[in-house]
Amino acid sequence: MTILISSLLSTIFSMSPPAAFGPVPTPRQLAWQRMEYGMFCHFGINTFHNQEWTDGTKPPDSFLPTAFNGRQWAEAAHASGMQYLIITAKHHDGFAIYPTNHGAYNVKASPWREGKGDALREVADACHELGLMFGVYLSPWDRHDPLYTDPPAYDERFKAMLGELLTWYAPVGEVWFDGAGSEGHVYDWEGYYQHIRKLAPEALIAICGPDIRWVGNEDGLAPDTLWNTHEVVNPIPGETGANEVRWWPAECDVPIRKGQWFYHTDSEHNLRSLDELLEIYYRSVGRGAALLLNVSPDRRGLLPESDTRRLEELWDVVSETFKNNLAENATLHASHIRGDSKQYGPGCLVDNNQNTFWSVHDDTLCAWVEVDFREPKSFDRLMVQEHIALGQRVQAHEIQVFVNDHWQSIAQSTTIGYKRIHILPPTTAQKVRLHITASKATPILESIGIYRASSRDLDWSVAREWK
Ligand code: FUL
Repeated sequence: MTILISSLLSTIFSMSPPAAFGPVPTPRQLAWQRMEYGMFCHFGINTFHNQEWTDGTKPPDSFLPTAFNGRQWAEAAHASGMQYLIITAKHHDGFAIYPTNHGAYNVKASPWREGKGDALREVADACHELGLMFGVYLSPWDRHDPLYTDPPAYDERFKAMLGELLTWYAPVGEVWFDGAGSEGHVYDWEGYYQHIRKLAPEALIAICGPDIRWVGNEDGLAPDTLWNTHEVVNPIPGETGANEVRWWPAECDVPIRKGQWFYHTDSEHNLRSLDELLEIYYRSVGRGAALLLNVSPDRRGLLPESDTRRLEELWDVVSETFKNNLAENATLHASHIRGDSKQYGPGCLVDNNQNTFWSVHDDTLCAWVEVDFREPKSFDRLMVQEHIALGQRVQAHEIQVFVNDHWQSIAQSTTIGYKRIHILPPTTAQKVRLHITASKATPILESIGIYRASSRDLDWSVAREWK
């Protein structure tokens, strides 16, 4: 009887979740944002000429990897915490590294595996087997194809190549359209998008496309304030009208060897240091964007050992830093709780469940949550995530700690979005508060983590100089 009454009461009084605010991610976008970190592989005819761009005249027989193993790329990505891999099917030079039936400038004309090689096949199969999302880069700009000067004819060929990629290597999770070199050329973007939607509704269209946006630089750095909602440049018929604001999350692409998307011999000195990569990680993933780190396969068709070692080092440090969430064993309190219901209580922030969240009453825009360790703890990282499935809201937040009998502010910042990681001054305290100080709508937070960084991780003094 008592159980019946209490369950009746909780049904009557159970609060509905806050309504969605503004544009929200599609399920595919949300799943993609949760991947956080991927590998970009630029491999093609340029690899064999020590050039970043070739002009479409290099002979196909110069594409000749000596020990190609696409599985090694996928395994390296998988072993170093990456969740997806994108490969250049065709770069600006027009040479396709898969056996396309359109045009003659492709692997079939190379002596590699007697013209029977297919670089995409092995990489795609290995990715699918290892559970990595597989993506393709197909350069719109083509310096080889004679049809390029006849836009409608080129559009047809381009769509035919997209068709091959999306069916032969399915499932394809991301199609990457680079804008470089295309100034003044008219493409049938709408036609490309519709074709992709039809053949591979699961594929996200990135950069010159409506699903993922370019962060705006090739340094791997997202701005400190990062909103996921933006006016889409190329709208998509039936989904987004012109000038409409849409959910459009950012991806930060950057090469692991400075200035080199393609492999160059004798360029190990350009390999970024562990500290540089950590900085990139914190300024991309740590600001709610995805990091797409380019590692270039060499002339053997393998990722260089020095680069894969560096990737492992980076992932070791990141994993060590974020291994032990001190907030999980703490007591959590909040200034407000939606409907005073446990369903929206601060415990949801540490339950490792992406579907539950801490939230407050609809008209409350400022609120705090307190993490009480019940004894002093030392930490220097704080991670927080909004429940972006219902939109992005927080405009400003602050971190305070209780030391010497009063609350002291140790960090102030703007947006949270998918994720925000703060590098804090080394602190020992029993209580930490996260204040939401401004929000466009009722704040909804999904998770919080407090950590002590690995001794190999970055120091606060480095991070405080970042913009
Ligand atoms: C740029 C290209 O021109 C580079 O070669 C590289 O592909 C990079 C990802 O995008 O715009």
